[in-house]
Amino acid sequence: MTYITKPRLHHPTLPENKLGYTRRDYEGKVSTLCAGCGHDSISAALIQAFWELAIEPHRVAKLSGIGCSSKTPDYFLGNSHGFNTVHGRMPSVLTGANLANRDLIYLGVSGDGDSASIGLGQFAHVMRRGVNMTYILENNGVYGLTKGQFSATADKGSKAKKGATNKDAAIDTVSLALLMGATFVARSFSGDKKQLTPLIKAAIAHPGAAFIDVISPCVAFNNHAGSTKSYDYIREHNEVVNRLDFWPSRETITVDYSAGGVIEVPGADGSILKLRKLHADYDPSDRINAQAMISSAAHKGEVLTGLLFLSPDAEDLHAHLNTFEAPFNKLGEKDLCPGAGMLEKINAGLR
Ligand SMILES: Cc1ncc(C[n+]2csc(CCOP(=O)(O)OP(=O)(O)O)c2C)c(N)n1
Ligand code: SF4
Ligand SMILES: [Mg+2]
Repeated sequence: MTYITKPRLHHPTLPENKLGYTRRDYEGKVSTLCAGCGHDSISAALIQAFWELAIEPHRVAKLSGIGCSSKTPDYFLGNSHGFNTVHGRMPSVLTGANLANRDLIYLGVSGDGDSASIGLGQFAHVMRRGVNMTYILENNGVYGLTKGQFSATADKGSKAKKGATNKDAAIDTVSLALLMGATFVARSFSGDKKQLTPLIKAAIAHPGAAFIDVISPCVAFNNHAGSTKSYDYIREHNEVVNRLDFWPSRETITVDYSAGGVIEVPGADGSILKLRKLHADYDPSDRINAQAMISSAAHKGEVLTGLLFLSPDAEDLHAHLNTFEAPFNKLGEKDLCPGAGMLEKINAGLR
């Protein structure tokens, strides 16, 4: 409950990261979500990822829409910037914030209702514009907060808790992100923290639009037989295409990866991503093949998880717009006002 404050004390031997912070320093308020909700596991993976990367919390801006999923930024990174926007409008607010200050690390948190129903247009545009962010979609196939209506990601033929069958075709958000030009596309499962945490770390390091769809069961409204977003269904149909490990720049790699099937991908910032290939036919550098494999798996009722696509030549919105590097709040009057002569020239050009 929000009125219960977390005790500040912690065990003196809790491990510290390079900055001297413990995982407790990356936590937020006590969660008000239902016990067992997948969204809380995603918050735990986010805490782990930011702690392991030793990112100073004040360098992070968390933005979300409306829904149980969009409430979660209150439950992690309590010392970061945060903005709980309007339903489905997180992407445009995140884009604006990013344009005003590119020095922060942008984290968008959304739900399937927030992104695939009311916010579908915003979702598509933020991907195609290549906004530098990590966009986490906590996908449970229902509107959890408003008591379990089917969302646009619910599979056709899947059953609601009270027995109704979903007759509409599902929107597959990873396919859409690929189609829209996202340069990092992944899918994971809230019950697989080992897979999700390195994916989040790699997404944070990615210099463009990074999208992770996380299947996150809603225990209150979508965890029964007949649901294709339940813990049991995902455990039985999860087809993991690869596993990855991520090393930030200048860190010694301590694990031996001489075994076959490992792809090494150097990041622009000096980081290294190692992909252990688990699926013989899966090539995450081929957008068209990725799209075909995702569709074929969905046709068989399987859920492909892992890093599904990574573009080696990612670019972000600032590169497209040729914007000023310094954050707007650091600009003085001299930088902001071009002067009367320049204004006159601009006006003359418009006449
Ligand atoms: C403009 C507007 N329309 C409708 C609502 C009602 N509403 C609140 S949350 C929600 C759906 C949330 O679903 P999702 O994004 O999947 O989040 P979840 O609760 O499942 O995590 C809806 C329809 C609203 N708050 N604002
Ligand atoms: S209603 Fe569903 S999504 Fe919302 S907190 Fe409960 S389990 Fe999670
Ligand atoms: Mg939902």
